[in-house]
Amino acid sequence: MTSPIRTEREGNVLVIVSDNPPVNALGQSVRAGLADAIAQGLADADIEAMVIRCDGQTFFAGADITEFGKTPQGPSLPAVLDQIEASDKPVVAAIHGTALGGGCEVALACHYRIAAPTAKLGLPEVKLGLIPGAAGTQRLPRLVGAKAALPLVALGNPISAREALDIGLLDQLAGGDSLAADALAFARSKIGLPVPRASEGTANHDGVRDPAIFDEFRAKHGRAMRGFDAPNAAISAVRAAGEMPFAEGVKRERELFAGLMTGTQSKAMRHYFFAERAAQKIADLPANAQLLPIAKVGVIGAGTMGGGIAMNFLSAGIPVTILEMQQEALDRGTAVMRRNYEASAKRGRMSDAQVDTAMSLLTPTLEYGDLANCDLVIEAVYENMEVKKQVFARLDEVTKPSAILASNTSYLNIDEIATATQRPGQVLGLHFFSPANVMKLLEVVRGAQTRSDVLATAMKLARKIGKVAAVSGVCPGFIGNRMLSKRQGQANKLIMEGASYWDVDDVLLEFGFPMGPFQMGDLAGLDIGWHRDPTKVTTVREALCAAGRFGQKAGKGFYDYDSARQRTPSDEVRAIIADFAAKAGHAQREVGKDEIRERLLYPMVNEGAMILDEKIAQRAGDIDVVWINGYGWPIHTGGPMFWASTIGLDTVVAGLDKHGLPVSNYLRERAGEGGTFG
Ligand code: 3H9
Repeated sequence: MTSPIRTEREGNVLVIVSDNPPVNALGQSVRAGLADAIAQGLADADIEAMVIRCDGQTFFAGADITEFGKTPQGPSLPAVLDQIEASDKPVVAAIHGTALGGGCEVALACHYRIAAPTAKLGLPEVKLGLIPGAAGTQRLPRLVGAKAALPLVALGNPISAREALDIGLLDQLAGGDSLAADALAFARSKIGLPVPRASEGTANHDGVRDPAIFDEFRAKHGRAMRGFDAPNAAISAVRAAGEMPFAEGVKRERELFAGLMTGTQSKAMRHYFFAERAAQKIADLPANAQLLPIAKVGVIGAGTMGGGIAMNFLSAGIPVTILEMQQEALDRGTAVMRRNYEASAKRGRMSDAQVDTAMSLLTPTLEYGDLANCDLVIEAVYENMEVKKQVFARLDEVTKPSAILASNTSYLNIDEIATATQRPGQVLGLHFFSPANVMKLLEVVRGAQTRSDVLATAMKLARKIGKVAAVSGVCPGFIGNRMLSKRQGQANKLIMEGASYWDVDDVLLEFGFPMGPFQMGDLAGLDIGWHRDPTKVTTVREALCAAGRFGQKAGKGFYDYDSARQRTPSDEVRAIIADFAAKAGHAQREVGKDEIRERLLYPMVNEGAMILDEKIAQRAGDIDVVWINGYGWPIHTGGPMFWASTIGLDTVVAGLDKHGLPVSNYLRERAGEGGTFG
């Protein structure tokens, strides 16, 4: 097998090139090739400097994650990096694309780093439940200081080449398209000089002089790190870089890395990494499915959902025509969109010019005829089948024959909606999650007649607008809301039996969700879909609305809210619930948190199993992708299906049986075989 590493002589400089598509992951053959090439450069008396660069879309994007959990094959990455750093001939990393994880550690082991202006550098290992394991936590703080290293190592977000230059991670920015030549010239300029080694740097002393930076960091980012093991380990490793000599710090890093690698959080997060990518692939789609051009998008409805949906396309530079029935609603909707953009600009997420560019791509209209030249139209109107059918029939008349027509429905039957058109093959669901300009998930609902090219186009488009897409077949609520309804059903029953609603919320918070079902109701507004007749009270929710308890916006819903939106359980709500329970004849009892957790989560797993069995989802990982990105399921447990496999499907079945809840044949069979969801 040919090595992915080749060398090219440029006079007295040896250029070491990696060609290991798609992302130059540092698998065994790359590590072995790098070790050989460095040895070659050191042995050759005519070579006075070396440059390491990559072909293809990116510099090394990290260790090869597919090797994790398997028997290690030498040489190890830390050993290769020590060999690079030990060289007394200068070694320069020439970076383009993304130098991530082990890739960034390669760059840190080189004596100098030069990058294309568009490059990004980072240590995203925490996003895989890990910390850097090739001395990144030890070299980086010694090079840039503990304060600058902490966010990189413990939060895992990459930084731009410019920022990397500012903190001292880079030595030079290359010209726009002259990275190779600039790196060569840079390497030549360092010949004969003593080589600087990151492992010998002293910038880490900032953490020794001012240990408070670690506590401040923890305090500032505690919320984002809640429930995750890796960020704490990352902080410990950076701290060790200040407290210990390099070799000992490396040993400490290795212990922490090894502990995380064998833990369930990292397994879960690595599962998620591959699940997200697998979800983009549709098994029965011809590889050559032609993509349809989407140059212009129409959105029906300028309310919260329609506006949010439109913003996704505007932000990606795709013009949008947005339609409303009344001028006032149209004006209100576009004003909200502008305000949202301006709020992003205030937070430094975009420039004022970008706000103007995005808004300039928006055409508000009251006329269906203005949608004639759209390639895709998404409706986000009231959830009512007859209304949706009328909208689709109208769209079928006014749009060009090639246009794709999509519904943002969260549970209605896409196949029935498609019957209102003459083009059922071009109809599908694009289910965005609120707030649609923020939430990552896009559930792409494939109707019985949705054409392959239409589906492939939707998947590609999802990526373009920065969404994580997963395909669902047609069923009430699709993947996400179908499972949610099981959880909500149990939540409602639990509070009738005597469980307190704050315990129900707290159980999910403790599990790692950002909020529980009753908090979620308060946030969304309890009056959504309310009939607005305070004399007609048949549910707890209706009783709360009748009492003016509409949720957070009213200062009271299930909870009472203070001015800082802190919640306190309400005596009034407690009495309302007790009254309902008494009228329905429910005996009250103490319900423990274990029971609450099992009854909320196990029925979801059972429903997920049915969704798999019915082939509504292609694979268990797709269900995990939906729940992590659309509903805040904690990523460090891998999603409902992965989590169920980790705790054991037999445990789930036994729990469901114990609580007298239904168990599908599919789940029982899988559990009986001692199986997982794969
Ligand atoms: C690490 O480095 C640990 C060290 O500190 C310690 C070692 C001792 N390995 O995302 P894409 C595959 S931990 C294997 O669609 P993009 C990916 O599965 C690592 N495979 O492309 C996909 O395969 P397929 C730290 C990888 O352009 C294909 O490449 N590094 C790896 O949207 C294309 O990927 C990271 O965490 C990998 N490391 O984004 C970086 N990376 O086509 C992880 C990708 O079969 N990677 N693949 O589905 C990324 O963030 C993105 O892939 C990247 C490109 C931004 C690079």
